[in-house]
Amino acid sequence: MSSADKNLSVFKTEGLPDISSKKFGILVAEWNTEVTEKLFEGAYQTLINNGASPENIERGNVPGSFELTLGAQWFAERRDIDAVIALGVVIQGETKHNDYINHAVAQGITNVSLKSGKPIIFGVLTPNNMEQALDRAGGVHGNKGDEAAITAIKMLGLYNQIATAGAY
Ligand code: RBF
Repeated sequence: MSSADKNLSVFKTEGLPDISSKKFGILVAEWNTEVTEKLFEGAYQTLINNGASPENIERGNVPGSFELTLGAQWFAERRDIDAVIALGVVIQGETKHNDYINHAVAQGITNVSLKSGKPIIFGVLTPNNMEQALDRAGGVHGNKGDEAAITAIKMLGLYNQIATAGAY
């Protein structure tokens, strides 16, 4: 398989933790919805396929990717939410606007994650064009929504391993 048509969504799924009682928030940006809806479907279905209950997955829409950070904070502030997945698509434009949005969201999500101690997964595509975006949202390069969900599950497993072992 050449790298041009390689499915990039190949990951190890052995040893994933039991997530049947875990609660997830999924944020979906409303810019480029033809892509973000596919990311959502991938993330949602991957959580379900790995044992999450539909009633434990809550969706929230944000106007654009820039708002993912605050939405993530609101989800993370809730005691019942264990992990948050933030999905957006920022297509590179003629201005540098995309850079500002991407950096702000990446930094913001890092901050929320560290402050809350919960996995907040960065599921924001930053492609050059719509074709590249679609390739990564259920196309030839897999679905980054699936990867975001697996990442959330893996981080919950790591939390079980590290954080709950110590005497807090
Ligand atoms: N939001 C996205 O999710 N993806 C984009 O590609 C995107 N491009 C934008 C380009 C410009 C020039 C502006 C002003 C906003 C853009 N946004 C985009 C919206 C942004 O994330 C946010 O919703 C707004 O800036 C309001 O805070």
